[in-house]
Amino acid sequence: MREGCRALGSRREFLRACLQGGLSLGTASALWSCVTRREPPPVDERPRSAAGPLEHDLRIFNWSDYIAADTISRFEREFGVRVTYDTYESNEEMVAKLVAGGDGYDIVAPTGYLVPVLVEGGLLQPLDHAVLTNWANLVPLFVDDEADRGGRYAMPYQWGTTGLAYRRDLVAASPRGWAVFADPSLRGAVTMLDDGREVLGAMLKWRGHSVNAVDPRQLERAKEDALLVKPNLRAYLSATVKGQLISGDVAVAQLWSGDTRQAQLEEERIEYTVPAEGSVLFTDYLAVPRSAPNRRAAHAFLNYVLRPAVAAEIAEQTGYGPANGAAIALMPHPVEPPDEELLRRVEFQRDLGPATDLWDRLWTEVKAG
Ligand code: SPD
Repeated sequence: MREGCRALGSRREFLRACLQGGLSLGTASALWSCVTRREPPPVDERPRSAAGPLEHDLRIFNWSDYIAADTISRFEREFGVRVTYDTYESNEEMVAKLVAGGDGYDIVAPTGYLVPVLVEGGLLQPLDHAVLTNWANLVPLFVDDEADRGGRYAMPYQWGTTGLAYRRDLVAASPRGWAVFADPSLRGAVTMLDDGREVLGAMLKWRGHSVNAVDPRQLERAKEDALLVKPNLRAYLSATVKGQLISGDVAVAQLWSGDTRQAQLEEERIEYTVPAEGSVLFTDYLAVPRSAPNRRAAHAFLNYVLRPAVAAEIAEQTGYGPANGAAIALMPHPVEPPDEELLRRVEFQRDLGPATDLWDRLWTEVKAG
């Protein structure tokens, strides 16, 4: 192993960390190849200053349907920066771009469990808090999370849950738990997320286990359950399922809370529930890739999103919870931070340790089955 790679640990450990972050083995291997060509970040890495005149351009890569209609145009007008705004459907898609050299992106939006993997891989640069003057607006629950305690590399953006989005006019009874996906009367009218951590995690919760289970017997059972429900599924679909819920082609979907709220604006018969057995809570972050060509403009955008009015508009239009506490009071339909009752029912996805290889194999078998 080259000198510069020692800080990353073994290839196996690195792949394990990537896979627990939801990456496929192929992408994780590519990420390893990428980081082994780079110098790892020094242990006491300090941010470079992001103060000074802004660059003229900014390239943002974000999840689809995850910004307000006017956020970008208003930023462009106020700051005199031209923004290129592209979207993706999964963390894996975004990481593949970073691994391939960053594609010139200045801002990306990883989910919390992926942030430490990207930091360890040397793919993010530390944030310059001297220019993030609106940082104090963030809710401590998110800033203090172990994904990136204190926000050294990533800024909490929005949070949500994974649950059941369903058409109340197309189901005989409101679904209450994960067993709905095994209901033969819904054959061909149900979908699950195209994400191994979400699907196997849901099957684990169904049987009363953690979404971070590492017990091989529990995991084998989760695979069997996923294969059991698979013939009932129309497809594995993520955010794009909204259209099929609205059209009525899908009656029940495993879906994220905010995307469900967006669909509800177009079809009032769509309901949402967090299954009785529990589910996933997630936070997505905004981060600046190490390869970002426009780091000052990127920081200006982050500080802009930290304004309460901007964060409120984004949260209101996307249906997610703002990580920005000062935004909540400005929202016509506020999404309060998770309370004790919700936190008892949901779990953040965490490192799976040596069980990561098993998770990856089982999800591959489910997809192939
Ligand atoms: N349309 C935006 C969706 C954002 C979902 N990100 C979180 C994924 C957690 N598994």
